[in-house]
Amino acid sequence: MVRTRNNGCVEPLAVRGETCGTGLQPVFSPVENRSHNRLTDFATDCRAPRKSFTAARMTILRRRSLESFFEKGYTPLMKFALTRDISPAINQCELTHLDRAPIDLARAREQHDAYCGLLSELAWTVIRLPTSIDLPDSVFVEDTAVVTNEVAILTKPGAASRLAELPPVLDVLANFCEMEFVLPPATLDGGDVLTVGKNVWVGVGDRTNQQGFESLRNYLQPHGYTVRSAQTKGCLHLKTAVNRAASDCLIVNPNWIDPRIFSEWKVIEIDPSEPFAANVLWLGEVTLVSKSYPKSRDRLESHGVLCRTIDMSELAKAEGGLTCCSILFDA
Ligand code: CIR
Repeated sequence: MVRTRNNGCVEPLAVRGETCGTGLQPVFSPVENRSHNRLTDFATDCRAPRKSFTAARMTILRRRSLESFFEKGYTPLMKFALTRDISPAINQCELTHLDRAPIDLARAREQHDAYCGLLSELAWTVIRLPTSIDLPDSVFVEDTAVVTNEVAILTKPGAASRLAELPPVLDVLANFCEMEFVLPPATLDGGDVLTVGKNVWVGVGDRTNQQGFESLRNYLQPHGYTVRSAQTKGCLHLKTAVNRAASDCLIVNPNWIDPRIFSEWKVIEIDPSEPFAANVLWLGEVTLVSKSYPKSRDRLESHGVLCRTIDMSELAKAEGGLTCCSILFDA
């Protein structure tokens, strides 16, 4: 259950167990959201009577109808994907392990639009934050926050150039979640945080330091999470090396992380010729896999994982993958 602030009280905003099947794509700007906070207003207005959101499933829901929908008192459980558009300065992005290769901005934007479109098709309500020329890496929004059902933590990205990405992300998330903050000297990138149920692994390395790990652990432990550090070698983030691929399994590049630390889980290894293939995006019913990694997709499918393929080859040149382009949460 994600919670929101309400005049100093904490009110439940969502009840789990139902899904929203809308193709809604609201585009919030932070300023608009602050002055006209329809979702938060709704949360305080519709405590009773609650009707099933699925009972009134809609294929296309525009903003005006969203308001009347809320006014009727439907349970506001929705699956949100917070995304951010690609900066015109993407070619000045941070790079750690790859040599710089020109990124075709128009093509990258087409691929990113397709990513947002696919999330929308799969019933995620996609929030698209605008970007600017000063924020080359802002499309990789995953690194700016860790959102759980109980609390959202604004991170402190390990690359100084990325700190300016934080304020608009805070503005949006604060409408939905109790917020906590990683404070200096701690650094933490969301890409280093893998959550599987109540288990959290934090990659400590270039971008996330020991204090960042401890800070996250301090915020999550009181909510019943087991938070452990994990050692990677040769990759940017923990989630470059391992991700959840289905409800019961992980996909791992064993050259970048020791799979034995996930001994309680079924582990599928990537095809060795596709080192970046572990960055899949598990969406519950289906798992997104990059088009560039067909052999690893075959491996997943042979284990019964239902996959959808998406081309993110331009952002891959910026060391970005599928998880890093969104922050997924229920509200
Ligand atoms: C960076 O180096 O920060 C970006 N060029 C790529 C960040 C990718 N983020 C992620 O995988 N979580």
